[in-house]
Amino acid sequence: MEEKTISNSRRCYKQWLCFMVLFMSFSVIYVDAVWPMPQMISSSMARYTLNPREFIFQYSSGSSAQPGCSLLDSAFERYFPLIFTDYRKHKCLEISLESFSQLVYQDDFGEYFVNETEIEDFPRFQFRGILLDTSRHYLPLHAILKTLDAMSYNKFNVFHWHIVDDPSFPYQSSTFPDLSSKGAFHPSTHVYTQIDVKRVIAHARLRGIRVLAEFDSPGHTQSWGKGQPGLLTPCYKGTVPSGTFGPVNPANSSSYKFMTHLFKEVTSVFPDSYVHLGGDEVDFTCWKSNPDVRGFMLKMGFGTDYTKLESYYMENMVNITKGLNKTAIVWQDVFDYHEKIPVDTVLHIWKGSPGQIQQELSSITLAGYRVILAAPWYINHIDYGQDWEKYYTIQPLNFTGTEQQKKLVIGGEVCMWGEYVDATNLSPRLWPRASAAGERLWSDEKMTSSVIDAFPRLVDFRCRLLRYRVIVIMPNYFGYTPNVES
Ligand code: CP6
Repeated sequence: MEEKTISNSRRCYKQWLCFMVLFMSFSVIYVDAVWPMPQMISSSMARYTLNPREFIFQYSSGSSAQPGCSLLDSAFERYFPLIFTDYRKHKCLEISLESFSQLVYQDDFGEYFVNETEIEDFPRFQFRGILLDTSRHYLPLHAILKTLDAMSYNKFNVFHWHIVDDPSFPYQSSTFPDLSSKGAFHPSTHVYTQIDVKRVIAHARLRGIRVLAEFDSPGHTQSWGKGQPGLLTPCYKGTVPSGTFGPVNPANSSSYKFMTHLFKEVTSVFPDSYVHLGGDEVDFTCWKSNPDVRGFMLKMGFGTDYTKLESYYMENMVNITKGLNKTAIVWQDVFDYHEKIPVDTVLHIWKGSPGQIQQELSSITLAGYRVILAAPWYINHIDYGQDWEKYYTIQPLNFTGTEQQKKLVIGGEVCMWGEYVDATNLSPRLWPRASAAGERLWSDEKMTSSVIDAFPRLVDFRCRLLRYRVIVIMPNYFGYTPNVES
């Protein structure tokens, strides 16, 4: 199976090479095909043979990382077989490994080469995220780990784990075990245990990826209500409860007590200094119907302005987060409602037409908040044709604002909302389409302004993703027994 796929993808690579040979000089074919494009790359015709039996990775004496750095040592281990694909035994030049691995190539006799190349590199944006939604469909651990591998090849560095939502609550909480035992699609097979979460965090860490957990509230919490009675707002039909529930009840102090305990656990399980609080798409209908909530509105002097109630709730949540020494990230709705939130809170833009997005970028950064741009990169939407181009041509800093405001755009995120996505279609929907956003967030804008120039490199990179089995031509082909009559 392994051999078959490798040869398949190599053929794909070779087809591409043949195509290129018609147009370009031999050395350029191989050495400029790095994705995402480094900030500076210059290569010469001089090429060196690499002998996998003698090849070792070494720490350069001037490097801040020195022998014994476990992160780099394990990266050396991972990259050796990715570079020398048909060579098995190995041991360990310091360089950005991902780009280096893409410079090594084989000739038709199987010999490995690298051309003399100088690379200077750093990311354009510090936050380069991918969101996976594990509530609409449960994603088995292997699908998450594989996505983390693919993220590292694309130099993404934040896994935004939208772990729970209305349909299911797969996070197995040690403080509130009922949340998943009652709120997951299945209490034992469709949950993420504490061990699973640790595995995801460790796998991500070794690949330079941070894990940003989102526990979205007060909306998108239907599944929470099953294991935590009293948390959600009972909706009313006239003067009687209708039996349905709305967002978290913002009028009960018990809601905040529960959230404090839950976030205490969550912020200790997920070590990142940021936590995502959600705060999007709150429907006020149920709050409006509930007499206790209406009474609370009067008592607080909010009148009939339910955005004030939402603000009050989110302010409390941000304060809980602050109390746990974490910084909050929230969806843009929270800014739109003019909540009094600390200026170190990060706003996450998820909606709007291109014009509205530019307006939102201007006003959020004018108010001094940092911002992450997700709206142009909803990768779960698919268009017929080469829709990677629209992800590639996004210009995140194309809005009215000062240099200071532009610096507050800390990056962007590719969102894979899960309503129609599970482990069967996740990878082919993500890759190589998300790679377009990956290069936009990593590389220099001027060096990567042409879709036409990017296309052959992306084709080449897709072949690489096939070789690495991020995307596969025939999933489970050999394990599959066709049910045919003999
Ligand atoms: N789930 C949650 C979603 C979305 C949001 N939050 C969403 C809304 C509109 C579109 C795509 C996704 N599915 N919790 C908004 C941030 Cl088009």
